[in-house]
Amino acid sequence: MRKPSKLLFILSCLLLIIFGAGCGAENEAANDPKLLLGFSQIGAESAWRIGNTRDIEEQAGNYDVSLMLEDANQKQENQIAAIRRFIAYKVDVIAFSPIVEDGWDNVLLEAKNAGIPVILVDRDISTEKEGLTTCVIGADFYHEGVMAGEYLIRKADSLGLSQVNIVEITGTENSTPMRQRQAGFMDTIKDDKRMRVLESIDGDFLKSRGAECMRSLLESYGDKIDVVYSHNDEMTLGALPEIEKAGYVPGSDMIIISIDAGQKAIDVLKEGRINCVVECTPKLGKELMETALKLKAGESVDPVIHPDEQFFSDEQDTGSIPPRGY
Ligand code: GZL
Repeated sequence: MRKPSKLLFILSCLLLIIFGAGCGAENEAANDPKLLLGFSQIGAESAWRIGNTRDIEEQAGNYDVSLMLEDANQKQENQIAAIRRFIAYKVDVIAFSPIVEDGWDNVLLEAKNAGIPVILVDRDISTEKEGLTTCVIGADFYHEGVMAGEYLIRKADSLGLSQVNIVEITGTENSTPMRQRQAGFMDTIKDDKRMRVLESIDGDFLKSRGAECMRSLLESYGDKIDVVYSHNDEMTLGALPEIEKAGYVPGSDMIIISIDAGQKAIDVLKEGRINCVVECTPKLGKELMETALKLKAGESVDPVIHPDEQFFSDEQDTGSIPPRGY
């Protein structure tokens, strides 16, 4: 049998070396993503939150970012523990949606000392310390409250109301959306002598609490209630059956104002049982991935990134509102 030529043998070895190195490089690339992002999510308390998580996961795939997402099940201590795990894991960037504004200084100082940049998603924190976070990506909640207040003034004008009694079902106490949606709304109506706030009650952004709050408000004020201002759709959807059980027609006996603009609330707006829904988009994933990649590359980022947001009400042709996606 003819012996293979020396040249053929050398060529085969060269091919094996090149191919082997290629595999190694491929494996290395697979094991070394372009960015490892640790994200602590509040929980799954609303369609908004579920839509926000889904969008972040989808965008991580689109941007080829390796995502470590931890669900805190509505507990700040779980978010703090998750951030500590991200630090131990030496992720490239940490992001989280702080359930409340206070109590983050210690863990964020640990992240800063570890040289890991932090992005705030959706909600903000309150701190005296400088440089604990790089930016916040989320809605202008104050403006959402202003849009709700401006709608109510227009509605009172169109109905010729001389007295407007309001009950407010707020989101999680001390959370950014709760504080700013309340401030924007109250600042907008405060000079209108027709407006009177009967009571504000904490519904914690939960459907079940929205129902409990509405039952309590109906027992206290009954037919004195002209307006329900609810900080999110979940609480609004919990409140509506209680209003109907008490014999009132939401959307006409009581003006119903909600925030988020998820599909369920828009469907109820189309039925005329909600009068106004201010959009708060959960689709923050694209901005999060782009910002995290900029930070990893050592680029500067804007300190505040607000998404564009819409407003829906019975002043428009609600039939033309396209599917919401959350
Ligand atoms: C707003 C977000 C709020 C939503 C609620 O950006 O923080 O939390 O309005 C959610 O539905 O629970």
